Amino acid sequence: MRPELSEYTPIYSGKVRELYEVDEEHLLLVASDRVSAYDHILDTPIPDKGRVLTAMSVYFFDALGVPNHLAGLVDDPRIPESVLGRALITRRLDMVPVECVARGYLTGSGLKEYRAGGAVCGVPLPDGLVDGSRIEPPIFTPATKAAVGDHDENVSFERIVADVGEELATKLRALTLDVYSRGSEIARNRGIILADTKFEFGLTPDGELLLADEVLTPDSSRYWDAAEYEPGTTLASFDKQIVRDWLTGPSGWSTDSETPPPPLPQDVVDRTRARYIEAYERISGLSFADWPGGAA
Ligand code: Q0Q
Repeated sequence: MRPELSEYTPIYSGKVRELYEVDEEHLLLVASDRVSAYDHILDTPIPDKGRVLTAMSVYFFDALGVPNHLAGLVDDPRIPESVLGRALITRRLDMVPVECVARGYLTGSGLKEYRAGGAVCGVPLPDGLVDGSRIEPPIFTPATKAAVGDHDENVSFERIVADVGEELATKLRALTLDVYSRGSEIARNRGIILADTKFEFGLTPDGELLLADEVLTPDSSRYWDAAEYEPGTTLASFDKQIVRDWLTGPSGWSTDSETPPPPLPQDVVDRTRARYIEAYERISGLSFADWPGGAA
């Protein structure tokens, strides 16, 4: 008999995820079907998004073989039926207050910084780069966690050293770049570019550094279709472009609108769900139909 979710104490509610306390040493990390676009949480959920992104994290935790916070399998008996397939039991860690970002391509806030000063987080880049240019080798561009609703602030490696010390900062950079490079190679071999990603790490009571949170999902990374990749053009998000294009086109809404985005039409929901599943099945080589949970 599985416990009810209400038996666990909620300790964090993010835009698209929640965290619960299971016991002194374990947490339940729950991924919702909510999707955000243009800094809004949309009213319309994408069915199975939480399950697909959980499946992706589990695939990468396993494929990358990096010590991590998982403390149970996806069908662990401590996981309530209502969130089966989109929740994981994790070890409770002392989280390192650094957003560990790796960038293999220049876009987003990195591109903005580069255009202003030729560098990202203090790391100088060659002249003449454009939106989507490859950054070889990938760079570590950490950020400090922002308050709810704010964007994280990109900071230099020296700032991370000041915050957490030289030894841990060096370990975070090395691990971030190593895991990103190996994970992005796995995806690239399946036709998907992971342009950048954000990792979170935590420390065990005896000081072991573990990879935590979600790993290399479309919510923590930029996913592009390699077949459509062209630097200097607007790079389409593999998973979110269908929603973005509808919101800024047929919906009649605009990003500077005072009103929240309208509900999504069923075909946008269906096509977006299919994109999440396609990304998982292409990267993992597994069938999402075999993943636990979902409509009974
Ligand atoms: C922890 N978060 C992020 C979060 C809501 C993730 C705290 N193993 C851990 C983890 C993890 N993962 C955390 N704390 C202690 N031990 C993760 C922001 C928030 C849902 C998922 N915050």
